[in-house]
Amino acid sequence: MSSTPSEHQFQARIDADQRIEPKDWMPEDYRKTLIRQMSQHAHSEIVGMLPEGNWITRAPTLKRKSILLAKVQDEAGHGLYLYSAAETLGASRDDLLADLHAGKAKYSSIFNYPTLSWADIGAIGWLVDGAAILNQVPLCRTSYGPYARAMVRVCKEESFHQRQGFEIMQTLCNGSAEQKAMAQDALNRWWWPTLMMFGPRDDESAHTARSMQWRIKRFTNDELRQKFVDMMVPQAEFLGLTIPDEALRWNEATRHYDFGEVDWDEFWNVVQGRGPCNRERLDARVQAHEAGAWVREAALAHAAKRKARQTPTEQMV
Ligand code: FAQ
Repeated sequence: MSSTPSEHQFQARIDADQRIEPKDWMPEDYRKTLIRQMSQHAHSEIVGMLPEGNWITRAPTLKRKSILLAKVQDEAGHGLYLYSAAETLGASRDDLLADLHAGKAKYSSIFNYPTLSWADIGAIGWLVDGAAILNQVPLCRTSYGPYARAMVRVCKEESFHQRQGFEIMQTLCNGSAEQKAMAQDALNRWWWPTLMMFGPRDDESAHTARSMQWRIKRFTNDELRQKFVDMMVPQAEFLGLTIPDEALRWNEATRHYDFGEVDWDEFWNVVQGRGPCNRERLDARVQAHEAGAWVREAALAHAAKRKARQTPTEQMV
């Protein structure tokens, strides 16, 4: 496909690892791809508060409760940085949220699974945040400046989240036989859905090739999935837990772990809205948005009042 001089110049900047900033020229598809990915990412952070939020009232100790509260609050903050970053590309936050609430926008499949026991909170921190970090650390070098900068702070907070999840799992594994069984049960239920977080196989991924060319993505879905498996096997061994995959074994030739095939029918069902908790998550999200309408109105009225009190020069700043 031939490219225009502007597209050629744009690609040369990307190839030279220069950041693209909001006012720079960019191909329309680059802008659309970023809005798609960043808004899906923002929605994931926001919907991602729900499975863990279920356990705030049932956390086993006051200390665990305050840690979980802080973590869930961090996820809200991540969503807000990402919506703000998407706004720098001309997207409207109201439109993005309307698409989420109408069931038109995607968010990570992982948040459509239920949190059945306290061990699931450990498994989410350990596995889900572990996967999120692997995916997001390379995004600190993504080609679009505002997205890359938002990711730096997000990653710092995610590594704390992963440590707290691992620590919950470690405590359960060092506890009674019943507690260890809870940890194993959580790993059994969360392992495969976590592998799905990395997206479809490279040969089925609609966007990877383009996003790699534009350096929005720095690694493909399969590359990151493999890194994740390689990272988690020794951690599971350390905990004394068994990863639920009979095909999992060290491959001396590739120096990576071989692992079984993800159930892609299950993946697409969940992505298309037919997972165990899709309906429940969307209903909870819409309800929270409607219940928060008065807060948004009050904040807007307060901002308008402040602005009316400012001098014309202050209003320009
Ligand atoms: N779930 O061609 P690709 C977190 C969709 S944050 C649902 O491979 P792409 C923090 C994909 O959107 C977790 N949909 O797409 C936390 C596309 O749909 P479209 C979220 C999925 O964009 C922790 C279609 O399939 N992280 O966990 C999924 O190149 C704990 C074709 O796929 C991010 O969003 C999926 N798993 O690669 C919070 C990171 N996978 O738009 C609370 C940024 C794929 O054509 C507690 N995003 N799809 O209709 C990315 O890195 C990429 O967007 C991928 C997908 C890798 C997710």
